[in-house]
Amino acid sequence: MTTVQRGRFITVEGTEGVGKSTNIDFLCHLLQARGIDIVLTREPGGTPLAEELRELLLSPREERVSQDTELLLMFAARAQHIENVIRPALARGAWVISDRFTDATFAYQGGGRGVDEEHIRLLETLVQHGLHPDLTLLLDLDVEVGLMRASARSTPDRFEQEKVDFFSKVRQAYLQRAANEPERFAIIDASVALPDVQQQIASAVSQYLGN
Ligand code: Z5A
Repeated sequence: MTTVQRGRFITVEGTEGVGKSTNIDFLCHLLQARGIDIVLTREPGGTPLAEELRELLLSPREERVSQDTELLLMFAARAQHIENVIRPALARGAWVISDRFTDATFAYQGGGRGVDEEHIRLLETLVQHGLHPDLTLLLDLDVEVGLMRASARSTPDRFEQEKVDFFSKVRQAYLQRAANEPERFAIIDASVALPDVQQQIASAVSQYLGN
């Protein structure tokens, strides 16, 4: 009997407009070219119920959303995503590429909103049961440049309505996490032209794969 090797879990993170969507397709093609079976997903979201929670989280609304409500909804969506998509895919040997995961909670709810990190860690332990990304690509960019790139798009969602100061705190929190876990994070300079960003992504993947 052959045992299936667990797939790897790769996440892509960064502040507003850093180019996650643009570069995730490139990342998938890169891995598929090596014959790797890919499941591409995102957070908040990734399952029908989690996508409904995404809608609730992102829609602008008049009622003030409490920090705890936001945090709990993020983790409710994540619990559903992990159980129904991420764990089954990894178990059958597929590699999961997620556009954001828990680093985003530490950065946005922790760094941006000021939620106590211990509360986030508590939920991380409760919901993830030891599941963590194997590799995280952090696309890093000056927040004002990112906001300018993103502004070309449709109506801003509830997060996109935040100001530069909020996104600066989010960026600092991401960079701090990357500094704390250099073996998991690859920081990608997203300020350069797209082919140069993709060159860095290709190098980070090669380094991770050891070739
Ligand atoms: N959130 C949270 O608070 N807590 C959590 O735990 C999680 C999420 C999981 C939704 O995320 C929101 O949820 C997010 C954080 C919060 N809110 N914010 N902000 P999302 O990932 O769906 O939304 P997003 O951050 O706004 O991502 P995005 O809109 O998909 O942006 P992006 O993917 O990083 O950028 P892009 O669309 O690929 O690129 C933006 C533009 O720049 C586009 O026109 C590109 O053509 C252009 N671009 C890209 N690269 C370049 C280069 N190198 N040069 C020049 N122009 C470029």
